Amino acid sequence: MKIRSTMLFALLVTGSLLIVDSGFARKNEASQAAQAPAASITRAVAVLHPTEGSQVRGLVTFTQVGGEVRVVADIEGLSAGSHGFHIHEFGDCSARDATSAGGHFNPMAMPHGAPADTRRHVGDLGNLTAGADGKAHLEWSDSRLAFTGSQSILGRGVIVHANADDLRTQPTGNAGGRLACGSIGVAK
Ligand SMILES: [Cu+2]
Ligand SMILES: [Zn+2]
Repeated sequence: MKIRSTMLFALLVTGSLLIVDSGFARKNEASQAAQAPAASITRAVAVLHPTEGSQVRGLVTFTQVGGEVRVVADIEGLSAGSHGFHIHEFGDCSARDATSAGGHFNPMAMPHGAPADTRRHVGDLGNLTAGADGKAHLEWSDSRLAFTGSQSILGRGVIVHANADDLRTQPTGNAGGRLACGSIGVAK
């Protein structure tokens, strides 16, 4: 009887130790997740929705590849031809005309330019070119875009415009109204 109760006691102690231990493990995991470095973000997406009166919609993905961010855009509902394509300062697409997204994302205080220019807004992605079917596909690797620091595009807005970006006119490229807007969110 004495042996049995000793064993029972030992089992109880071991059991409660295990419970306490797994509680610690869970707490540790939680605090590690909360402190996960932003550098671990390697992918982001923007789902573009039509502004009022527009049919333009699509998906833009951003993937870190070495020191560059690869941009892949698939947009539909466009008129054939070129349409300005930019990252704007705010990921706020709440206004019916998407003016709430602000101007081109320009953290380095540069003039508007072409994607390949040395001096350009970080958000200057040039033009999308739609075919007769109204669809545009773009792939572009960009060394200015980032997921951390002052050039981070996370939480910014992606805009597709009614007209072509002339890559010169300050500060907008004279690309006209906004046809679609989406905010850039962290993706898996
Ligand atoms: Cu724009
Ligand atoms: Zn610009």
